[in-house]
Amino acid sequence: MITTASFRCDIFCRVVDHFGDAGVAWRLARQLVAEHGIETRLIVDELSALRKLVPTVDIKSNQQRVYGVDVVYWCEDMAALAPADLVIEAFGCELPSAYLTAMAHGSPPPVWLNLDYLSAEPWIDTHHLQPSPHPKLSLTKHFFFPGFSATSGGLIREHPTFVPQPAVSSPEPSPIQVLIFAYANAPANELLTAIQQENTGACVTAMQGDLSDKLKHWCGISAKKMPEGAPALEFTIKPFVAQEDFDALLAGHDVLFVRGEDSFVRAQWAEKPFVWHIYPQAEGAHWAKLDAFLDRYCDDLPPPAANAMRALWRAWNAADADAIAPAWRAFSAQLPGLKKHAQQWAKHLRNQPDLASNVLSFFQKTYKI
Ligand code: TRH
Repeated sequence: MITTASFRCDIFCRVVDHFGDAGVAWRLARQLVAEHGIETRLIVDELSALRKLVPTVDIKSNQQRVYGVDVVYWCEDMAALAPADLVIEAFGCELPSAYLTAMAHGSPPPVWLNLDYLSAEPWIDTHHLQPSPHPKLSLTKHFFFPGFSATSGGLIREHPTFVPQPAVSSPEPSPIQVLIFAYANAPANELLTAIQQENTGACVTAMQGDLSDKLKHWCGISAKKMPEGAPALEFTIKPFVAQEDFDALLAGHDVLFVRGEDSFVRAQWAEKPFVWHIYPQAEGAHWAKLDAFLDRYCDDLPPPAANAMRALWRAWNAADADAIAPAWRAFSAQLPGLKKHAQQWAKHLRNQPDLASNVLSFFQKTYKI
């Protein structure tokens, strides 16, 4: 029996863009160290992206220990690394060839996983943990698919003891608090207009970035400053927070607009009604992923709530400016039911093993000493 503390794990990550690649890899690395006592290295090719998430990262240091994780800068002249027992290649980032060769000489060779992107599509259940032998070396890579079903790789979910817990929120604050973290093409101006026209009072916060640059003219429009008779909307732009403070930020809002992969999952753990801006893929491949998630999530929602959710998600992702106002009105009318549903959904997901546990069970079963 291998105890988790007796082996080492390497996670390789290339930052394609934005923060999701580094965000997912970092969460997993930190969890393996903190919760499972595993000696873990994160080998990442863009320290500046990691530093946004973890401000104590020193972008000038090629090798450093951060929260117990050994962070190594992945660059051309990186010193040779002795392979770990468990090697996680995040998102098909392709391991350095010298490292691969060293893996093949290992006795036993490491367990090698390709951590894929998260998807709710049913096919991932049959592809999860499928082997892929290396064409030349005596090595087998296994595809690890995160997902929402019990037969997938699961979702990253830290044990509550190891992450700062957001303060318990008081009953439904008024006005409604909306957080927006989305890609630059989101029809956010139209959303703000729709929220404002509801005339119920709202505080909207957009995370600083390309999208918020297009919304600057909303800043400073507060309830008091509005011309007489105009509806109240308070709008703020919030600078990026450290990843460990992100959950608390989500917890402080009533409706979450999130994107990509990691914030999409955190919105679900936050148990709030949410809208997902999916990462756009070539030839519209992301629509099938979006629909697959909606099918799962809306499965046991009453039709008016399910329809409202689908309409707003589609309008937001299609950047359909004309559809946003009616879609927002229908969605906001369903908020109490959607909130309850978000709690039930999270409870259902919490009954399944988390991604790190699934990785470790596979390692325990597969590693041949
Ligand atoms: O930034 P994202 O859009 O990331 C990605 C990447 O683009 C990636 O290439 C793509 O494959 C993937 O999406 C699907 O969205 P995501 O995944 O939500 O990552 C954002 C990370 O940033 C997440 O870990 C949360 C964190 N974050 C903070 O720590 N503080 C903040 O203030 C904000 C807004 C986010």
